Amino acid sequence: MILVGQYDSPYVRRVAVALLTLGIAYEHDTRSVFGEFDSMRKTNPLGRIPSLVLNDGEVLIDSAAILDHIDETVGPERALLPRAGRARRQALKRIALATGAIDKIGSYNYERLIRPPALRWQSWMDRCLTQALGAVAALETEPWAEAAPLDMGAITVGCMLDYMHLTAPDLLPGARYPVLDALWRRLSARPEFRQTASQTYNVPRGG
Ligand SMILES: N[C@@H](CCC(=O)N[C@@H](CS)C(=O)NCC(=O)O)C(=O)O
Repeated sequence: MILVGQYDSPYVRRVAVALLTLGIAYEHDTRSVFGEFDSMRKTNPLGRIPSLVLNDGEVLIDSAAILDHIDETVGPERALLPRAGRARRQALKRIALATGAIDKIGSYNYERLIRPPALRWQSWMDRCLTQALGAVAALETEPWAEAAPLDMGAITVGCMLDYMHLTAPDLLPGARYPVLDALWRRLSARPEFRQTASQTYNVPRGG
């Protein structure tokens, strides 16, 4: 199977970390969603990443749908989203907060980096930040057991934290978020995160 999309995308990254955590081999297609937009649209009509091309050629789009398929493939005992009850509700809540924050930080980043300066809309950027940082503050109050197995909630929050550190590190002072800072350091040291770390944020710059 082929995972399409670069690792500076936290959505691509959470799929990659899940595949590595489960020991599922994959090839990596590193086409740029911005630089190779027309080619990307042939893989996913939305022109977005990630996509997962299965061995029979079927293309899955959207990280949630891809992760759902991966969990189904490995079966309930190994699935990364807990099967039921409180653990499942907790993971789903963490995923909702982290993916919501990623979307809002993403909008903030696109606005301040891609959009030409004269067209930037400050009150929209402020609103995005308020929403993202509200989710981050809620995640800071979650109980993160050190010995807990790596599930999809922790993986997604880890990818969100790394995305923020990569693209807007000023938003995440460790002293303000000590719980998340400890979680980020723990997760970043894991081989699945190290193997998929990105040093650069590859979006076009609007000036
Ligand atoms: N809900 C989607 C979100 C995917 C997404 O936002 N991908 C971004 C990269 S992080 C993208 O493709 N951006 C390019 C664009 O939307 O034009 C998922 O979970 O896969």
